Amino acid sequence: MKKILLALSVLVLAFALTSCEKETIASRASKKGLDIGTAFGSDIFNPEDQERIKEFSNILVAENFMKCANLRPNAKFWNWSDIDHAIEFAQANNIQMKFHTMFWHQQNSSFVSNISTKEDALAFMDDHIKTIMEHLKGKIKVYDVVNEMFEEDGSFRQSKWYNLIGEEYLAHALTVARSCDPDAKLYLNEYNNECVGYPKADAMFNFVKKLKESGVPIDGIGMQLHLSTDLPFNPDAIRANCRRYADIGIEISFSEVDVRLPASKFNDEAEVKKQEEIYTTLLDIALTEPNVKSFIVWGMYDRTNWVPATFGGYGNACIYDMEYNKKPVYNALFEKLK
Ligand code: 9MR
Repeated sequence: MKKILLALSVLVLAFALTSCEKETIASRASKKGLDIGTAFGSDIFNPEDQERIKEFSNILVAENFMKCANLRPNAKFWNWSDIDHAIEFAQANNIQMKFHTMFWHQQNSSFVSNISTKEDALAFMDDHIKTIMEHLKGKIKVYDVVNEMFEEDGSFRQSKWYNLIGEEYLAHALTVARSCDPDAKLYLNEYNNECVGYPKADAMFNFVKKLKESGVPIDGIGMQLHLSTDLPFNPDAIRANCRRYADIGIEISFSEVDVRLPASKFNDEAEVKKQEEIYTTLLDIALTEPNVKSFIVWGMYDRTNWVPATFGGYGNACIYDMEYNKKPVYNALFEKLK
């Protein structure tokens, strides 16, 4: 009898402890099978920010540390220390990591500008992929293999890789990446590609379909979703786009979500509400379309957010305000995950 009583009390205690565990956006999203998280910078090394990151994220991505200019400042030196430390933090807290990005037309080291032949471009690409994936094997869930490969009209962007190698640079990078780490998910990432019917979105879909049909290893695409409250927001067109990707077996990351406001409307209640609605509608799509695997915000803090420097007269795009307080939109996301 004593033994039974003891076992019962242990059970009750265990139950009480579990139900006391603080629910967070991260824990709620994990229960629903959604990867949620943020881009990080050096905030990831700051204890206060680490607590906020843990509360929000079960996946993380580097805002800049993994880009060529940061990772490989010259032809001989690989700067792994920030990335390795960030991964250590993530692993210690059961958080996954996404890699952004192996190839892009921006943030390349100056030595990359000396590459001038197809042969050298292919050799650089192969070396870049292999070195990264060997170093990070087993530590990265998803790779943005190439970032921003299309123009708004749906033509291919005239990047160094496209100009020297041709359109096949994309299939080449994906194929080499698959051979380096067959377990990692391989994505192409883009902006303004979320709405069915928009030339860039349709061109990307048709291209990814062609890759799939010809057996090129591609698992998913990123929709960056840098949105603005004063531009049209069309959730039906986004949902329809997610579904056509589902039909061809492609998963999706909402990969760089933020919703900026015009500065003249920072204190306009209706505009702030609109921002909240856009964020929560996107999260709703992510939760209800099974092929949408992640919802990642491009930084959590208005104070350090990239928007004002790029879009003059806009800002307040994040889920924490300038004083590092949670905005109502944060709680709205938390509620949406109930
Ligand atoms: O947020 C990033 C910012 O700190 C960098 O200065 C900038 C360099 O162009 O890149 C920003 O991140 C971009 C991302 O890598 C790709 N999609 C657009 C993002 C915002 O420009």
